[in-house]
Amino acid sequence: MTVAYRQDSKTRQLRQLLAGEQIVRAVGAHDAMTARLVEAAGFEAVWASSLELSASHAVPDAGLLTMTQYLDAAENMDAAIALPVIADCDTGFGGPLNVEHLVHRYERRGIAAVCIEDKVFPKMNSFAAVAHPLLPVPEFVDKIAAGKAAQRDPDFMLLARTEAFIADLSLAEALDRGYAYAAAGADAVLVHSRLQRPDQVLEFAAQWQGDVPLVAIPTTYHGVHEAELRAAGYRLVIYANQVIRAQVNAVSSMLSRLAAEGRAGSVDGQLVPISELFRLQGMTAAFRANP
Ligand code: SPV
Ligand code: MG
Repeated sequence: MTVAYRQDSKTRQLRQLLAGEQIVRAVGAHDAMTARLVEAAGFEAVWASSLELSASHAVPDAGLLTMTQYLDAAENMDAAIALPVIADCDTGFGGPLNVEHLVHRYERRGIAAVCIEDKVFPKMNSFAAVAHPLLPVPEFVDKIAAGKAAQRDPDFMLLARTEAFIADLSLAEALDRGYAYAAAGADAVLVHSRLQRPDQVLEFAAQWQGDVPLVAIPTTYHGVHEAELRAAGYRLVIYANQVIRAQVNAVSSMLSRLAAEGRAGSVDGQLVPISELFRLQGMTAAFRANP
């Protein structure tokens, strides 16, 4: 017998956010601490990013890490914050059975939503200068249907991402894919673009007649304001990789100075105090940093 259960309120929290007037802002993270920093900065959701996670393992964002590694990372992030986590699941780790399996596992571990994309496994990050072959629509639709059939909490969400523009396909193809994915039960459609300007995502939204929320990732078209995306019809914006890029920048700059100066105090101005680290990692007053 299948027992229906409601894992916690985070699935509902995300649904309610997406039904609101304001655009929902998710930020990419790769571990519990970076998720906590996203929360502290006032964003509404965390994106458990494949690029951030792969980069944090110093491996290509090319489907190298296992589902278990992605899931453990997403759960660690979720456990550290009150925000909902939207987990980037690349191509779903395989076929429809893999998507069914991932939905079971992610749902049980408290993740509010998962996102799968219509590239062929093994996928390559969308900004890599390589071909990005896509699955035929019926095959991706089967994955979406399998995932949706597997969920128990009705508020759990499956986002379907089309890489039509990444594969240099037309607006018509992107729209056809979006409609097919929504018809298969996707709770939102993410339309990705690697142009320097937001033209493709704005044209997509201008034509879109569907009623599931649209999602954008303004990495290359970074000049666009989130208010402009909201006005165009987007309900979720994902700042997918700024956290790890800032981290690499800050750490490299500190290390260069430390290597040149040879004295720990030379980089004090680039560090948070130990007490701030203690606060962020939830250490009790008994372990207050001294000094
Ligand atoms: C990610 O953050 O891993 C994404 C977005 O999937 S992108 O890197 O733009 O493909
Ligand atoms: Mg990704």
